[in-house]
Amino acid sequence: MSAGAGPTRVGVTAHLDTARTGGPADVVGLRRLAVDTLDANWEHDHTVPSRTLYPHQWSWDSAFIAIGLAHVRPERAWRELASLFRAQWADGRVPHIVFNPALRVGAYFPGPEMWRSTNAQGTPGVDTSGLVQPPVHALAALLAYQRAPDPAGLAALRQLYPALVAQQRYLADRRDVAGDGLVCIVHPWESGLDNSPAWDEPMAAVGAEAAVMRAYRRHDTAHADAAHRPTDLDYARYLAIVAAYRDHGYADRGLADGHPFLVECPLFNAAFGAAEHALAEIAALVGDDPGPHRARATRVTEALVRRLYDPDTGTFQPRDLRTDRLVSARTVLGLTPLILPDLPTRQADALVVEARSARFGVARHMERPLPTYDRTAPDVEPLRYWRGPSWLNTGWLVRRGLLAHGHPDLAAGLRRSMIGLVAGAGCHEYFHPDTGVGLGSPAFSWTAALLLDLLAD
Ligand code: 9WN
Repeated sequence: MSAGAGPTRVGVTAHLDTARTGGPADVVGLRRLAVDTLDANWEHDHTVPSRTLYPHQWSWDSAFIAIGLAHVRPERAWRELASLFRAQWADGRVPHIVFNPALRVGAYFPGPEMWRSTNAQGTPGVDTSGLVQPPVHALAALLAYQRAPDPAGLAALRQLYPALVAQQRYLADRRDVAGDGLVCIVHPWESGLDNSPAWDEPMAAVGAEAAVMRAYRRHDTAHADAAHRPTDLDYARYLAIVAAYRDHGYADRGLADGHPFLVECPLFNAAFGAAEHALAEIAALVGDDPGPHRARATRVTEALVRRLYDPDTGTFQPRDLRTDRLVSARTVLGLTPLILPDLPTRQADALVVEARSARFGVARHMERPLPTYDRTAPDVEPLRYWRGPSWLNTGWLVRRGLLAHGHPDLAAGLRRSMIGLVAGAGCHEYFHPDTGVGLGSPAFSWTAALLLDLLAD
């Protein structure tokens, strides 16, 4: 851990109580903390997720950040999204990292020298990765506008609309590897939940050896406790998958013939469907036809239910396209299709049962925060990245879903629990799922941004 980045030790009961008092002083103080965090992470036209761990621009981070910025600095919210979309490739893909050329080589690993994006076709003038992340941007743009509905926002929304449409077209046309109407991710980093136990089964088939990492210098373990981060073997596999995609020219043709990681993820596809719902609303605002977006949204929901819903467990599971099997780990990914307003009642009800179960513990008065992995699983790791800890973005998505499907009491419980986490530990990247201790980066942008959104609601 770097100086000042150590876990903040605050008992979960204490901070949940702090949040429950909900007095104006608490809210003012929390808002101040969030705004200060976002201001400190602002970098000329975007917000870095964390100055130490993630000093460049990340795709889905910028979407969550824009939602929060809209409450306090709407002009920055639009600049955040505009700068990200300036790095969109000609094929429509929005890269998951946009590198800041002003930073020193080695500021993040793997950096531009590994991705070599400018060698690929139709790339922008800046270095980027070649992967994508969950397409939560159309939803973010719509929410940013709804939170600050002024003429400048409408103009920005109008300008962004074609780029958001192109982002969806890329995913629909190039990434439907199985031809079933769902998007396939080609790397665990594309899920945003990089190290989730959901990827253990598909990752086990990726040939790589931990020893490979001796040739590289990992950046993350210089800034965070190695015991909280992916292992060297995970990293060796991550790099092997990047190399396979890069050496294929980041072309999506022929992926089915041997790309080492091909998975349909419930969160990614729920975001893909939610984006069409959001685009329908944006289309109506900017004078375009919402009909095609609504029709596509319906098709995505149908495909999700058909392909990723597991009636035996009553939750959604990723499908490994290399084996054509659903993976078995029960993670928070499975709850996120709740964000789809047209999810059929049968599946929505089953997800609420899953959310309320001992595995995830969502309740009107939550005893512990929402974990990212089944807390009753024997291999849950409360300290390790995406393998148990609690994050604000996954909680924020599940809360939206609970509201969309008529569970305001559960949504309120989840909201209080999330506010309680930050009240107790600060704007940490993630939190211990039992104690609420703050982990990872201590000044993490999407935590601050989504806190602003939760406080305003
Ligand atoms: C790799 C920036 C990103 C998030 C991801 C999170 C983490 C990167 C990393 O940080 O991923 O993309 O180096 O571990 O898993 O969701 O977007 O905050």
